[in-house]
Amino acid sequence: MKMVFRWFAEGHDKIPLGYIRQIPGMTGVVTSLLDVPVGEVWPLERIKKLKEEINGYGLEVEVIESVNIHEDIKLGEKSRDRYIQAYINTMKNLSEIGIKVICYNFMPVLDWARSDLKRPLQDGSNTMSYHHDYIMNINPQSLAEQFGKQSNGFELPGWEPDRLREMVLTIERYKNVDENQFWSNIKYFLDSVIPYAEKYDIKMAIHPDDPPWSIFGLPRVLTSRDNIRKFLDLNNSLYNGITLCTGSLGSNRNNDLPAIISEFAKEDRIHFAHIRNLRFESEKDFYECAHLSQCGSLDLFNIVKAFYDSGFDDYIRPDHGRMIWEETGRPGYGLYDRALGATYLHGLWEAIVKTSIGDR
Ligand code: DNO
Repeated sequence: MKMVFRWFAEGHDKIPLGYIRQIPGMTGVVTSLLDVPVGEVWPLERIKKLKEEINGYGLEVEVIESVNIHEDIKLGEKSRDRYIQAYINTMKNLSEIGIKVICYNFMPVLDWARSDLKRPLQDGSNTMSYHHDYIMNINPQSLAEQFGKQSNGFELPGWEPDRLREMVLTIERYKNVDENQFWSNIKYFLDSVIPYAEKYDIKMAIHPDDPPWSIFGLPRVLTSRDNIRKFLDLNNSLYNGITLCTGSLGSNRNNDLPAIISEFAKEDRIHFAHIRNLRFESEKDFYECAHLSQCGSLDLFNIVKAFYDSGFDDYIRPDHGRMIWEETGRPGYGLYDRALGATYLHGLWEAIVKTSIGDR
C-alpha cells in the first residue's frame, strides 16, 4: 500500500508540498493540470516540470486525478474520436514521466455534488453535506453559484468554469442519451483507450458516481457492485479498473463496502482507493465526518481489513476531511483533517498487518 495525498498544484492549492512531506508515511501526491481545457493534450514540458517540482520535495507522483473526459465522448458524438486521440496522447506524455494510474470519471456534465460545502458541526468544525431533497429542488446553475460563494475562492474539481459555462445546454443534450446508449459510449471509450493503457503501462481507474444515483435527470451508472461488474466486463483488461471511493459508494446504504472491496481487489481491478467516512442523517442525507469509525456510519476497520486481506497493494489517499483548527481552503481538501485521516489509516493498516501475519 502506498499512501498519497491529493495536491492541486501551485496556484490551485494553498498547502505547501513541504507540509505534505511532513505527514508521517506520506509517499507522494496525486495531482492534475487543472488549467488545461478538457479535450486538449497535456504538454509534456509542463508535466515534466510538475514532476520535478514534486520530486524536489522528496515526494513521488505516480497517480493523476483526473484527466477529465470531454463531454462529446460521454455523449457519443461524432467528434469523440478527436478527443479520444487527445486523451491517448496525454496518456503517452504521462507515461513518459512514470505515471502508473489515471483516475477519471464518466459522470455526465457534473462530477460530485453536495448541498452544503460549509455545514457547521457541533465541535466548531465545518464540513460538506448532502441533503437529497435540497438537490432535487435546486437547479444546477443555482447550485454552482452557491458553490462559488462557499469555496473560498478555489475552483472546485468537477465544477470547473469550462464545464459550467455550457452546463444548461449540455444537460439538454443528454435528453437523447438513455442509459443503454450511455453504457455503449463508455464501452467505446474503453475499447479505444485500454489498448494504449496496456502499451503505456498506465492503469485506468474510474471513480464511482458521487452520489451514486441520478441527479438533475442525468444518467449516473457507476453506483453499485452490479454496475461495477458490468463496467469491468465491458473490457476485461486488468488495465480497466476502478478507484474505490468509500464515501461515494458508501452513501448508498445498500452497498456492502467490504464485500465490494474484497471482490474487486482480489481480481486486481482496484488501482486506487479514496477513503473517507460519512454520517447518515436519514436514508439519503449525510455529512462528511472525521475518518474514525466512531465518528461516522462506515466501519473503517472492516474497510481497511478488506483491502489488506484481498492483497491490495496500490495507492490509497485519505479523502475529504472537515475544516478544523480555523483552517480555510478548498472544501474537503484542507491539510489538517486529511493528515489526521492518513495517520489513522496508517494505524489501522499497521495493526492489521501485525495481527494477520501469515493469513494473507
Ligand atoms: C471529489 C473527487 C472527484 C474525483 C473525480 C475523479 O472530491 O473525489 O472530483 O476527483 O470524480 O475523476
